[in-house]
Amino acid sequence: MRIFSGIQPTGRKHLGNYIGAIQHYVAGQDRGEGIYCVVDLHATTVAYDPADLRARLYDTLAILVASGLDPDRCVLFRQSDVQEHPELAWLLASVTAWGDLNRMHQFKEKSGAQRDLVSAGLFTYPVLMAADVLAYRATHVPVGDDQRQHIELMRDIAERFNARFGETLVVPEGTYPTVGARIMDLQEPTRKMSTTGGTPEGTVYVLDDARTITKKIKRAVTDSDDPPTIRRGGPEKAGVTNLLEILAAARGTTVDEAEASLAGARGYGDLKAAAAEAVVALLTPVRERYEELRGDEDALEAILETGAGKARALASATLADVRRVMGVARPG
Ligand code: AQP
Repeated sequence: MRIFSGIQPTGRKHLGNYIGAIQHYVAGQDRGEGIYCVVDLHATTVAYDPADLRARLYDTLAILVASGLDPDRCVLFRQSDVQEHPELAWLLASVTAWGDLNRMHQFKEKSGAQRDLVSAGLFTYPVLMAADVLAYRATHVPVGDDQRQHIELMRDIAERFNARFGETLVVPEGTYPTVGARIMDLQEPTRKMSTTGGTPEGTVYVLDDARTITKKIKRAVTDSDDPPTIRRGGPEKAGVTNLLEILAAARGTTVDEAEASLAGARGYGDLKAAAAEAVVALLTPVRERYEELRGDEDALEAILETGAGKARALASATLADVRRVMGVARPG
């Protein structure tokens, strides 16, 4: 099993990123060959400050290592260090349908939020994402539920490439968490917890301290059922369902087990207290380790350099095959 996933260098990773993705990257190291990439080229598709991007990349890398990614047991690198990614994206664009890109929800949401410029890069973002994965012939891509449409597109791209040029690329499978695939905003539980689209009070950050985490979870929106029922439900119980998912994911149990553990609860306050306690226990060691790692940027760069060397060796072999079957570049 070869696992690949990418994460944006937004620096302030949130609980949704942690439960929906980062935890599964760490587990992936024991299941197969894990290849993880901080996707700085993706971050240039919306307005950004160059110095800030570099700093946030180190923040994100330090969070990944603090969470348990071990550079000796996985390939951990920066996307822009491996030039095979943008080259493969260009080549894959020739088998990508414009109409498919035009249907991407993420483009519609993010383009609407841009003030000065909707860049062509934001539109072609999913092709670069396909290149990120296909360059490594990855078999599995652990992501949150919000990435389903991008994963389906990358599978279509790989299938169309193989049909047009012969069996060259591996068609990967998306893998989605059974608990916590879509953590919702605590204040608006019908919207996903998000870096750009969420409410400040409804978003728990990996680096929030225990007091802040507890305050945000204790203020989470629930419902006015009388008597209060701590059970999963439809949109009218979105807040309680989200807290149960968070509790289960943070404890590493099923949602049924989380519900059962609160059978004797007096009200939503008990659910919130349990969820806050579990999230504090989950994130505190990550924050403490992050604080030890973040100051040493030379050490972080050394991790990226080693990772890029390993990544290039894998991606360049795929690129050589892609160039050959497409009839571009010098043969041999
Ligand atoms: N709310 C979420 N629940 C579960 N998983 C989530 N992911 C994102 N939000 C949730 C998963 O986290 C991984 C990394 O996402 P990213 O690189 O896109 O990081 P980001 O841009 O900082 O996160 P957001 O919140 O998704 O940003 P916005 O909403 O601003 O675009 C992915 O596997 C993702 O599925």
